[in-house]
Amino acid sequence: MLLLLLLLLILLLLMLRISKLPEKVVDYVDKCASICQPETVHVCDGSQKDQVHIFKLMRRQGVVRPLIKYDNCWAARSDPQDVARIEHKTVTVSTNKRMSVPIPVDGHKGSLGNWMSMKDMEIAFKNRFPGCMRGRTMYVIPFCMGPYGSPMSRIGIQLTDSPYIVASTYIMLRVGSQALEALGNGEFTKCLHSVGDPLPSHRKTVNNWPCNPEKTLVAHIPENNEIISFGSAYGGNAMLGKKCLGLRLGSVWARDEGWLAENMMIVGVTNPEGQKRYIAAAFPGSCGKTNLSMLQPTLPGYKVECVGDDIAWMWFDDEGQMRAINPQAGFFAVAPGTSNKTNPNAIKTIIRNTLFTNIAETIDGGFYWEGLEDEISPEAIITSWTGEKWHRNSNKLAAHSNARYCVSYKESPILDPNWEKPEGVPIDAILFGGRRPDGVPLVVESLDWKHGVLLGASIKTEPTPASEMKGPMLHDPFSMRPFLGYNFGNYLDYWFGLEKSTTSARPGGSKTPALRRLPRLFNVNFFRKDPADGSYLWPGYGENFRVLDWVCRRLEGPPDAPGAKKTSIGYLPELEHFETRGLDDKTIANLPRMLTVDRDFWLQEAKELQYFFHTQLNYDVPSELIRQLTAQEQRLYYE
Ligand code: GTP
Ligand code: SPV
Ligand code: MN
Repeated sequence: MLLLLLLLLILLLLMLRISKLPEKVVDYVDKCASICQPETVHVCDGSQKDQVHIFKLMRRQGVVRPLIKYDNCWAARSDPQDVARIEHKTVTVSTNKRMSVPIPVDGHKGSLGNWMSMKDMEIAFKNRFPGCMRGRTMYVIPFCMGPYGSPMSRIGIQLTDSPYIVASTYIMLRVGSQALEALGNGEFTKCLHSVGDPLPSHRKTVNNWPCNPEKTLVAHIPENNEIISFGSAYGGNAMLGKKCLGLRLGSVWARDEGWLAENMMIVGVTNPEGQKRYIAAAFPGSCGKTNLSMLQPTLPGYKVECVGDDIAWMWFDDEGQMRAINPQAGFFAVAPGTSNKTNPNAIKTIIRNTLFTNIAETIDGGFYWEGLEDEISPEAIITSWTGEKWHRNSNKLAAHSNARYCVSYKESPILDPNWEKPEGVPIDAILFGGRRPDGVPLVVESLDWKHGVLLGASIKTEPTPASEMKGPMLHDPFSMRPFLGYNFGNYLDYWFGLEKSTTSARPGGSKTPALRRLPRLFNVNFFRKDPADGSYLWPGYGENFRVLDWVCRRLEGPPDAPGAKKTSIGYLPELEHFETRGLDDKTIANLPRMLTVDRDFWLQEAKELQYFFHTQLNYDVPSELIRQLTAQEQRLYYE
């Protein structure tokens, strides 16, 4: 009897807590709870107490261990089957297939997004969600994408049964009561997530990391303002504010409302004279966005400050200036490769309040991964990400190649003072790039806007550990292949069209016509390799500042100003205008090769690009894209 009373009291308290939520949120929580049947419901209020509680719980459950060498740092190990985004199980659901994905030419498999019908989604949902949270707690996470008070910001409500995702979202996004206040009675994005492993578990849980790889599905329904994710607890699959809302739904809203949701980092660059420029850069997963956003310039007197490392929401203001906000509030970044040598600012950031996943650990409670060899004693005793004793001469990796650190921007020593300005920061240049071992120069400026859109559309990269995709070279237009919520052909048309439109469009913004001052567009490649031995020709990391420096100096004059030579593929730096002071001799010797047009390579590239766009975009290929490609090929023939 006493027990029953106690249970009733707990239920009452729970109801009181939930009833503080706006009515529409209560309805959503009620509906999902009745389907998923969690044991309890917990509302994340954003308090320090709540965050401490989650970490304590995860520690009790064996999900995380403290890294005692640092201050409030934690390490989690995932099920080895749940380590990255799963592109082939990521879908856009809509009533009309072509609205979401281009239909490739007969006999070709589409590579620019996956579509699911509403009906199939209904079936997939019924096959996964009923009872999926049995024995677990359903957490309600109200979150705000973007700075509080910005007309660009959006509210989502994520429901999840993963404490790991609660802890990560607390770090990554703005979470809690303030998000609810910002929501009021307004609309929010419904984000339902389950690890898909009701208790008692149907499968052997590995590393206390419940998941369901067989049934993983990450679904986006723009028409319902809804995201539904099942079976994975990996960041990009499960922190639904991130790529799911921030890019896949974001890109649909952006198209409809006249702005841009892009897979881009944002950085502020100040020269010794105190002049500051903001630059955005779109690189595919694991191609250097985070590292570029916090680099330590190798040229003295310059400063780099970070606004964002992953996603940019951008628009044109009433004066026609492109502006950007970072909708996120934390880094979820690749750990391997990060060291005091390559990225000292990252190392300073991750020694406090950081959640690591799939790294290796030293016996004294420190982190370890590939790239830290020179910063740790060769005798150090190390446990690998799979929990085994690890030695330097072992032929296995110590950390998973997609091991990540999750830490708030507030911990960064080089956070830009304007990073949370509701009105965003002005963007004057956009860089595109990927991992290109051959042919593609270190940096090239587009001939004009339309040619710049061709540069963005032509991004390709070697496959990386950020997703399961394989292949010698993957097309990743605008680095959005895995992240676009609508038809790629329409997206490229939209980018071409930005040149023409003169209205300032953003939610709540005035529609005063103003001539757009378009940002200048560049392509960069920090990953060119020496065919002789496969080593990188360019040292990368802090030395990438030399590219940012050249870009900033270009912005002072028109594209045909001295400092660059006009070629068939764009404006390439004149060697004497590229800052080489302090560069090592080998790199200086390699530089001419990285700054010339390899005509044979580009002629072959033109053919390959034409084939790709024709077969993949088919009926939706923008005529301007074909014009740009053909014009570039013609220029190459006659160069
Ligand atoms: P996602 O977070 O997956 O979107 O990746 P990202 O674009 O933020 O890439 P990130 O900066 O995390 O870099 C990915 C990997 O490339 C890491 O192992 C880095 O150490 C390495 N890397 C980054 N920049 C450079 C560079 O300039 N040169 C070389 N050689 N490697 C780099
Ligand atoms: C990527 O994989 O491109 C990432 C990590 O940035 S995640 O956000 O988890 O997708
Ligand atoms: Mn990153």
